[in-house]
Amino acid sequence: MNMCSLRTALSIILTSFSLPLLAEPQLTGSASPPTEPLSLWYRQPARAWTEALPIGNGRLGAMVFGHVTSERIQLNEDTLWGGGPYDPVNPQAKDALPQVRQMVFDGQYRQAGQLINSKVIARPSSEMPYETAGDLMLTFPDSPSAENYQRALNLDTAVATTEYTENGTHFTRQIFSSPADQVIVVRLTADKKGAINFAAGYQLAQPPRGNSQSGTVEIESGNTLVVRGNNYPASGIKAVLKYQVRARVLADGGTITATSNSVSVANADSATILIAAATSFKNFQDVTGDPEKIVTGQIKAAATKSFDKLLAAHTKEHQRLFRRVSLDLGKTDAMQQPTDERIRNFANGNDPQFATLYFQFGRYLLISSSRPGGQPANLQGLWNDSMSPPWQSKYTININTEMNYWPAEECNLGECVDPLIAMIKDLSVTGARTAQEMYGAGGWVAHHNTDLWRATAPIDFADSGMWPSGGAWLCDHLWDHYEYSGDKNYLKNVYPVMRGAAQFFLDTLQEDPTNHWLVTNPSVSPENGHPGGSGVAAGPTMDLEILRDLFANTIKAAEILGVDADFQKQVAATRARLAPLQIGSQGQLQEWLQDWDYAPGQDVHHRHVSHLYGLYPSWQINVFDTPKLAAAAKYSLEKRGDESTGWATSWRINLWARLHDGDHAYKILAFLLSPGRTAPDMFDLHPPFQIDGNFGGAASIAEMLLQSRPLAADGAAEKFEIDLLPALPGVWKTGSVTGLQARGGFEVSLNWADGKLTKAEIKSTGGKTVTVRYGDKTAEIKLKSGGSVQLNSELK
Ligand code: FUC
Repeated sequence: MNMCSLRTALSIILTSFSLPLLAEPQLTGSASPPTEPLSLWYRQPARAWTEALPIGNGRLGAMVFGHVTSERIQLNEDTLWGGGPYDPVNPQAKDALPQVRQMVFDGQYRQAGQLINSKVIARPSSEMPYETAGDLMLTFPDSPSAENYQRALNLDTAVATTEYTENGTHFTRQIFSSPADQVIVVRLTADKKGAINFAAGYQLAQPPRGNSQSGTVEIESGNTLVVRGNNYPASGIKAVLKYQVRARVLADGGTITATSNSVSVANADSATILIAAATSFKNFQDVTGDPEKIVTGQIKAAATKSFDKLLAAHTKEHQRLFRRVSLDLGKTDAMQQPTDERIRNFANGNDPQFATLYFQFGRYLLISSSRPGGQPANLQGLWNDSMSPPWQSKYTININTEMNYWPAEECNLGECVDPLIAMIKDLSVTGARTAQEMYGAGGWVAHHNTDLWRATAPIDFADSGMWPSGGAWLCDHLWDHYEYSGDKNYLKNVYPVMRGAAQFFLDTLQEDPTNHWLVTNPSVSPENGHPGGSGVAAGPTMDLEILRDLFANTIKAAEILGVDADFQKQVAATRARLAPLQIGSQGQLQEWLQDWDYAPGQDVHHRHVSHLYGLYPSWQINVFDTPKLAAAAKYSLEKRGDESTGWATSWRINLWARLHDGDHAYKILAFLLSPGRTAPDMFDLHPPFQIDGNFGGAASIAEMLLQSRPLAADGAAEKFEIDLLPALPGVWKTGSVTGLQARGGFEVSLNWADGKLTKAEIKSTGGKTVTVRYGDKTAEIKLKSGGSVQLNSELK
């Protein structure tokens, strides 16, 4: 070590920690790409947060910036949200609703909206925000220049690395969030002995406006940073959560010293930092957890293991899920470019492996943000550096949360749905209270958003919040999980939740006075307005589509379980009276009961394509059984246009895949994978960052290669069709995929060349018969449980 860096190292050790403002060195040389092709990588550190790289174990997440002299590791714990348990139901709602309904049926939409805003919308009218846990800061000796700088995120190992050479010494930092040991591990090494020098300190999150700083940073045992704090109140809801972050610094060789708020390492051969974080949250109604006990236990256990052992356990658990699916869409020299350049160049059309990377990044993000026992992926998955994030980074359930889980089953990540299933069960409890107090109804209801506390009342304002079908849509995921797994014990466990969701609508559907159809009222077509001067309406198409699925699936579940015969009849009779899908004057699928779609002043390019739910994710509308409706949906989709916000763009790709137009789907995918919709770290941009587009985009790539659908939409027959390469774009001429899942309990692997199927392998876990389709050809395949079959392009 030269004198200058030694002096800096000493001054780091001797001064108390404060936010470092060290200049970053000049970067010279150009590092070559990492050897693992499923990597994101860069030749410069992250300047903006959306350039930093995400790691996570489903619960504990970090964004890694990769700065040479002052590294920022921004931390998240998935139960650190604002507020505490609360019931936001507006007590005036029940009395106001009959009048609201009458106004809607009388065409007084604006007045209905006003009455909803004053008497029905929740108190408070906003839900609680997801919060950041602050930043672990590592300060390194000042240095004028660093050579061959590279930072990368290896999706296959789920390890982020930063590497550079300084004065002839090569430094490497590795960081991962271990699902096996429940800690984040930072490893600092160099190719020379005694070269590791740094100080670790903590930057508490800025308090939200109007609050003073909560939280303290202390040192324990001379080597451990301990951060204790509380969450913050929001919208008048008291803050009741305690949290704790612990970071223990361990060094091989050298010395460790501490000030009152930082720990420094001097002249070590290598160092390891173990980071744990927890809150007092136990569940949405119990906040009596002991974060100190949790994090001390996690750190103690991890500290008994070597770094190599921690890394091996982490990698093994990550790869158990990640390696289930492989995808090859072709490889070109474009792969040699850093990720930010590939995003800028993807539209040129010569980088098919970048679509593979995007697909696998979506799977990586789901594995990293949604594991059993944790919270579901929120609007930003697990990653948020703000105390007032966009839309509170909560769960918007009029599309966004559902989209987060679109790739899960098909992309062989069924376990990752567990946190969502657990949340839906919670919502069936809080939603029963909302159904009773607000509507005087049985069952349960959730409107267009929820949060850590499982709030279910309508929020924001009438045009967005007055939508009763959020819980019903989520129930699709309960059913999907059964269709993919065939697990009857699981079905038995979730059936009461589906039944409760259906019950709410049996109790609240209204008869439309013109056609005597059954419709929701009040509702909205998320979040589109209509010419009545408001978004409030009766029976928007999406509601009826969602209810048709909910009712059919609930009946099928009851039939399979052999329960509730009378209830099944009642649900079937109600289903038969729901308003039908209608084709409007221009040949479009109508978004509302009335033909309002193209009235003057309508936003024909609206981001939501709610009425097209029937085409995707549902199978109610499809090119095989309902060609007229599919043509009407196609007309609507064309009029809506291809380019929209991140998630809305992803939805459009899936819809074109269902229409079997792979080239159109690909054209929109190219827009999604461009700088306007993909940040340098590949996070989806609404803008701003919102993770749903990543998940919807990954799902769409799978949907172009494989689709599977129930053949008997209205019965418990449990017959399925698997469609091979239904929307293969011309650009992906030759490729292969392994491990995709299909409804009915099938695993599918495919090879194709020159745009044609060359080999399909289908394995069965459930021993069901299935129809396999490739283009116009179909074949009935009978497989025993555990059996498999190989087919050629003739399906022979
Ligand atoms: C819905 C969308 C917005 C945004 C928000 C989180 O309300 O309409 O575009 O994605 O959710």
